[in-house]
Amino acid sequence: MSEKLEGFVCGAVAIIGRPNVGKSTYLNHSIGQKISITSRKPQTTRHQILGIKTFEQSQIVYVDTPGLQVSPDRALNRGMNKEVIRAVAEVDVVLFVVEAGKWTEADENALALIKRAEVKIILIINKVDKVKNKPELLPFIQKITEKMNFVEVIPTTATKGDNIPLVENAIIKLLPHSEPWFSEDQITDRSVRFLVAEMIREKLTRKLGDELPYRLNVTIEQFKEDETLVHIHATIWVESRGQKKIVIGKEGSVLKSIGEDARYDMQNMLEKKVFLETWVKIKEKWSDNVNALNQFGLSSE
Ligand SMILES: Nc1nc2c(ncn2[C@@H]2O[C@H](COP(=O)(O)OP(=O)(O)OP(=O)(O)O)[C@@H](O)[C@H]2O)c(=O)[nH]1
Ligand SMILES: [Mg+2]
Repeated sequence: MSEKLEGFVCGAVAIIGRPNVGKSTYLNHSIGQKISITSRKPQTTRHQILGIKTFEQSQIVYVDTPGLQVSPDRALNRGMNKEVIRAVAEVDVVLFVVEAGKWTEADENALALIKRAEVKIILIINKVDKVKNKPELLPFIQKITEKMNFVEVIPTTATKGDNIPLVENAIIKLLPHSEPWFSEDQITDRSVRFLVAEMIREKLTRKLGDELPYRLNVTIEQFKEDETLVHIHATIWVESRGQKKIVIGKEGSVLKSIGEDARYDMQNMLEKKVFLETWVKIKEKWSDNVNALNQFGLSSE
């Protein structure tokens, strides 16, 4: 082993918590690039995604997970919870993310789940910027730390990147000696095609989340790159004619603005001009249909 690799540490870290606490926002800030989509809507993350952060002497392999659901009644939710349970069993460290001042039944369920696994846990109290009176945080933190032992407790504001280096250092202290698993320039395990589809889903969720909760999916039919241009052909899948009308908007205005925003992100990532074509198609009740979930790679059943 070379001298550099002798002291190297590397391991997997699952980011766990109820929906909407800021798990993906934390990941994107630690990695320094948007690889996991975020929005105000709960259940934004649907797929497990790896984010890789490499330092001089260490590599953190994050597993971003969908927020744990309280009521796993639909096929989509059942599949997502299973993914999270599997992730916890396979990692060296868990980041348990909660929202400052807000403890709910869903947090309690998430805690019960990680309690069962024998793994080191760092408690992240995120969104501390939202708490005006900071001393109020102390009894909140105390109540959670009475429930179980955490290796460390770190307050963060993920949107501003506050305290993220502290979290990274806390993780690194807990990782086992190992050679890096990924090359130092790799930041995710997902393909460019996947990231591009997710960028469209993010804009849809942000723009139409209230009207179309959880019912959207995006597939990429074509991804062709030449010297100067990337041609992308995407399909947005909805469940009914009514939803199709909402996504397209008056005279195509909604679809146009979603396409423009997504194209902006794509061009940033690909560092090339993007020609984006999007179609809206109807697929009935895909979120309750295990076959359809399989087709989209969303099911673990
Ligand atoms: N004020 C504030 N907002 C935050 C902070 N971190 C995240 N948010 C916002 O909270 C919302 C949810 O963030 P996400 O990162 O998508 O949350 P998530 O935990 O990944 O959610 P799911 O994928 O649905 O489980 C977004 O609108 C973020 O901008 C923070 O530190 N402060
Ligand atoms: Mg997320």
